[in-house]
Amino acid sequence: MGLFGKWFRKLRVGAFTAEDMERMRADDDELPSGDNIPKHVAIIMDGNGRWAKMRGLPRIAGHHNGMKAVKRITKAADRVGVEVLTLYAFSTENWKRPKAEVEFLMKLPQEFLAIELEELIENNVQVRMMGDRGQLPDHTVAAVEEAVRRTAHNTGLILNFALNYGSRHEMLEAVKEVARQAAAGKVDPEALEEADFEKRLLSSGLPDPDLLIRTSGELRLSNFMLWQLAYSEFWFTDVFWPEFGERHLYDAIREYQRRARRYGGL
Ligand code: V07
Repeated sequence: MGLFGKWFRKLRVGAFTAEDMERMRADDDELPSGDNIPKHVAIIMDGNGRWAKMRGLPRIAGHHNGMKAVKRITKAADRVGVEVLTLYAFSTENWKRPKAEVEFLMKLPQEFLAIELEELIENNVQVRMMGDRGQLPDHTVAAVEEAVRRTAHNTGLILNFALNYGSRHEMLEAVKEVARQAAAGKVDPEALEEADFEKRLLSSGLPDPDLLIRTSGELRLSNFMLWQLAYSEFWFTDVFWPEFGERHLYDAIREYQRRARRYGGL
C-alpha cells in the first residue's frame, strides 16, 4: 500500500478511530510532550560492534561512535523532560571479550567525562553509577567518582551508568545482606517487605524504569534490571546504537505515551 493508502481507505469510509487521530497527530510533531513522559528510561545500548563490522571498521570504532550517541541521547532525554536515564555501558558478562577491547572500553568513561563533564555540570545533570566497582580499573573508578561527586548536588536529569552491572549479582548481594541481618536477629523474615529488598539494590532511591529500550534487534534482557523492569514497557528497534538518534528516542516515547493512554482508558 502507498504511503497514504492506509489513511485514504479510511477517509473513503469515513472511519477514524480516536486511536487513528492520536497516531496522526503524533506523527506530525517530532517532540513528545504532555502527560505521560516516562520518568525513567533505561537503554541497552547494543550493536556497536556490528555497526563497525558493517563498515569494515574495528569494533572499538563502534564503541567510540556509541559514546557520541550517549551524548546525543542524554541531551534529547533531558529536552523532553525525562528525569532518569539509565544506560547499560558494561555488563558483568562483557569481561569475556578480548582483553584489548575490554581495556579500550574501560577508558571510555574517562574519555567521555573529559569531554562532557563540564557541560553536564552546566546543564544541572547528576551523574550516577550502578555496578560493582571492585573489579574495575582504578583509573575508571576515579573518573566516574569524580563525576558523581562533582554533580551530586545537581537537581536536573539523573544520568545513571550501569557499569560492571549484572542484575542477578545485584539481587544476590541484596539477599545476602537481608540474610545476614536475619541471622543476627535484626529483622524478622516473616515481616520482610518488597521495600526492604529494594533499598538494598543498586538502583535504590530511583523510580523503576517506565520504558526499556534495546537497540540492534536483540529481544532479550541480558541480566539487566530484572527486578526493576517488572512493570516496564519494552521497546525494541533494529537500529544499531551508534545510529540511534533523537528521532528514535522520541518514537519510543510516543509509543510509550500511546500505550499509557490506552491502558489508562481501560
Ligand atoms: C561506553 C559507549 C556507549 C555504547 C556502549 C559501549 C561502549 C559512556 C560511558 C560512560 C560510563 C560511565 C561514566 C561516563 C561515561 C561508557 C563504557 C562504554 C564502559 F561515568 N559510554 N560508554 N562506558 N560505550
